[in-house]
Amino acid sequence: MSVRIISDSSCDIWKLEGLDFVTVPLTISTDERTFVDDDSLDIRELLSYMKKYEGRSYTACPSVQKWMEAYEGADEIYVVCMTSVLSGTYNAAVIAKDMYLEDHPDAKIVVFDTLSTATQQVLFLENLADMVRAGLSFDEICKEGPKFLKDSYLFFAFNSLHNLAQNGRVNKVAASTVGILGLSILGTASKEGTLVTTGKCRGEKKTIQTLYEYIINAGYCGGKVRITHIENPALAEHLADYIRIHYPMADIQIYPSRGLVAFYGEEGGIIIGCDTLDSVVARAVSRLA
Ligand code: X90
Repeated sequence: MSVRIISDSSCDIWKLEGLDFVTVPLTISTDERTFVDDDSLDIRELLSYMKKYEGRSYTACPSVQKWMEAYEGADEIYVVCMTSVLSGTYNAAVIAKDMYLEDHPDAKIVVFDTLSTATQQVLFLENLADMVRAGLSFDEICKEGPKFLKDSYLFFAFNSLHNLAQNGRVNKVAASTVGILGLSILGTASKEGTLVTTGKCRGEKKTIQTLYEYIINAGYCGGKVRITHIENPALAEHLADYIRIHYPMADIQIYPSRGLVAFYGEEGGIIIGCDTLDSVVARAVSRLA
C-alpha cells in the first residue's frame, strides 16, 4: 500500500524525510506573465519583476485536474491545504478527491483545511508525517490531525500589504497604514482562517521582540519554531538567536519562502510558526496510540 502526503505550494517545504511528498503549485500572474510556484521558479526574479510591473497582479489556486494528477497512483492520500477562507485551493482538492474516488473506489483520501498557511502548514505537515511514520491508521490520522491546528500559531511581520489588499485578502484600511519606510505590520492567522493584523512596529529589534512576545503569549515553551523569510535571512537568523537566548534547546528551522508566500508576504517579510505545550502533549499521545 502506498501512502502519499500532498500539500499546496504555500507550505514552503520540498521534502518530508523518507516519505512520498508532493507539492502542487499555485500560480502568480500579471496580464503579461504567469509564474508557476514549482522548483523552476526563481524567487529573486519573481520579486524584481513584480517590483517593476505596474499593472494588476494576482494568484490562482491549483485546478481540480492538477490535484487529480497528484493523487494518481497512491492508495492512502493525505492532502494539506491552505485556509479555505482565503483560497479556492481546498475546494478544488475536495472536488478532485470526489472525482478520483469515483474511479478508484478503494483509495483513501482526506483533505485537511489548515485554516492557515506557510509555517503553520509546515508544522501540520511535520505532525502528519510523524503519524504516518509511527504507523497510525488512516482513520486515526483523520481524527488526530485537526487537533494539531488548534495548538499551533502563525505570526508575521510584513513591510507591505499591497498585494494582499489588491487581491482582497486583507482590508484596505489595514493595508494603508504601511508603506511608510521602516514600519512593519504584524499579524496572525485567526482560528477561523482569516488574516488578522495585530499591530505595527518600527525597526528590526522591536519586530523581533514583538514576534517573540506573540509566541510566548500563544503558549510557546521551547518546542518547534519554523521561520519563513522573503529574501531576509538575516532577520530570520536574528529572530532565531533571540528565541535561543530564552530557549537554548528550541527546535528551530528557517526556510526561504516559495513563490506564493513571497508574492503575498513581499520582500523583507517574515513568518513564524510555533507549537505550544498542548501540541507537544498531543504529539506524544498520538505516538503512544
Ligand atoms: O487562491 C489563491 O489565489 C491564493 C490566495 C492566497 C491568499 C493568502 C496568502 C497569504 C500568504 C501569509 C501570511 C499569513 C496569513 C494567514 C492566513 C490565515 C502570506
